[in-house]
Amino acid sequence: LAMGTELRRALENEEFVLHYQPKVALADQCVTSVEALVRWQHPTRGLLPPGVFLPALERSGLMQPLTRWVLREAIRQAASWRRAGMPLAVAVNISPRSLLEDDLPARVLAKLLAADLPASFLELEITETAVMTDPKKAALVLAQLNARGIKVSIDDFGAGYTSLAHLRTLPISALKIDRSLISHMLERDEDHAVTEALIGLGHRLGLTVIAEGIETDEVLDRLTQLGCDEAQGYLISKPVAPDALEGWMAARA
Ligand code: G
Ligand code: G
Ligand code: NA
Ligand code: MN
Repeated sequence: LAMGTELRRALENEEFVLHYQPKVALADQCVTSVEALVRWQHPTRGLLPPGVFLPALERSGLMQPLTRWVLREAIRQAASWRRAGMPLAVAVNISPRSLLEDDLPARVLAKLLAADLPASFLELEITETAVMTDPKKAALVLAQLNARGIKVSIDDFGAGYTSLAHLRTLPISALKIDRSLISHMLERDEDHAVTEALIGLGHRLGLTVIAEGIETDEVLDRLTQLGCDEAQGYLISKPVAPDALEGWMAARA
């Protein structure tokens, strides 16, 4: 069976699930939000990570329906946690093409209203690619999201080529430093220097700086010394199913 056909069927059958990975504030270890990461609960192959199916899904023109499902499910989950006394903002990854769709802000707002969830409980993570593909359009969409109170982070920062001149003018709230820089920052002087510079740059621009891919206490300590605001990585928690996240939160409380 061609992957595209199988993915189309998977969307119809709602075979996708979201796992959640917490981000914590380095100052007090409090959870600031959780990132939703999609997986495919395949009928015979088990739980598949996004690297296995996202490229085929994009090629098959199915990113738009997947993004809609992810937004709806993440909003439903955040509203459910909030009602259960676990108020937690959820961050959703938005592909470049999805960001550049005209009706994204309106659709997101409609979903928030339908779920009775305040906009502050939803964050979007976009990549540098989206901003650089069509800077004018991206700026317009970001302004509309900002006006509705939805925070946007630039994901995988430091791995691409975002124009700093553009970044300065965009209404974004956070920079996520790419895991490729963080994972080697204690062994590679260059990675350490770039990470340090990005934290300074982010702060000069008034942004929250989040480091991803933290796997050791040593890296966590160094990032704290460098004044980084938030951390995400296997050291804190791997991405986990909703019930496991609830258990993890309860164990920390
Ligand atoms: O979960 P994992 O670390 O394997 O994710 C791998 C990649 O898949 C990451 O780049 C992540 O941003 C991307 N990804 C995960 N979930 C989603 C999603 O819901 N939508 C989009 N567009 N990308 C996602
Ligand atoms: O591109 P994006 O930043 O959305 O990718 C997130 C991906 O990074 C997910 O697939 C997640 O599983 C993975 N990830 C999160 N934390 C760590 C970590 O500490 N180490 C490694 N190797 N991968 C991580
Ligand atoms: Na992300
Ligand atoms: Mn990232």
